Amino acid sequence: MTSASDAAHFPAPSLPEIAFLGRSNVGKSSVINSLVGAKLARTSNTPGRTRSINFFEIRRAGHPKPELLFTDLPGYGFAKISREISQDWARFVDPYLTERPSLALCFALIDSNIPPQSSDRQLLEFLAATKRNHIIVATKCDRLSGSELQKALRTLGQEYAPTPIVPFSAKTGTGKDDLWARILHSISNFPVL
Ligand SMILES: Nc1nc2c(ncn2[C@@H]2O[C@H](COP(=O)(O)OP(=O)(O)OP(=O)(O)O)[C@@H](O)[C@H]2O)c(=O)[nH]1
Ligand SMILES: [Mg+2]
Repeated sequence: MTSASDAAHFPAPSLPEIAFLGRSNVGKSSVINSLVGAKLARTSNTPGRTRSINFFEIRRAGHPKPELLFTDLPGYGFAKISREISQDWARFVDPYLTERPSLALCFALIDSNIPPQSSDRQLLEFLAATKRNHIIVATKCDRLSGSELQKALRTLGQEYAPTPIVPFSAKTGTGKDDLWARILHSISNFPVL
């Protein structure tokens, strides 16, 4: 739909929006592509490639009109690019998360393969402070064995309780139905603007 790196360029709020947040390289663009079953958002091996808020109109199969938007946000948490990221955060990420009236649900993506990071904790505290509806998506779970994944989910649960956690893999599709159910639930309760 559009790509905005300044709050003045956000599209006028209309449909409910689902935001995808998390460290650079955690798999935000990949989760979006997996949910829609198409290469909508650009993915990359280079952390920090998404540097604006990308708004995508989402129309469900069999439905005549778009019903919601996905917003792909820039990542954070890599020292090399942290100065620019903090400027982005002040200029358009913070205003988006705190003020956007159409924001229905935030997915906070956390890599299930790495130990809890202070940057993730900051994001979760920020979301709790804004009182936004939010859910943790534990990404790249295909890289862990069953018992490793259970352990990782326990650690995340202890770290971020009571936020719900959904294990996810863009590779295998694990968690896709669960995320869609949560998306549809959040937009069904969302006041019409
Ligand atoms: N094994 C595995 N790799 C994944 C998965 N999701 C993403 N990746 C890989 O992780 C890398 C980063 O994925 P992106 O979706 O571009 O990550 P991003 O969070 O959008 O990154 P930025 O836009 O840079 O913040 C890519 O090389 C993906 O192929 C997954 O579920 N499993
Ligand atoms: Mg991205």
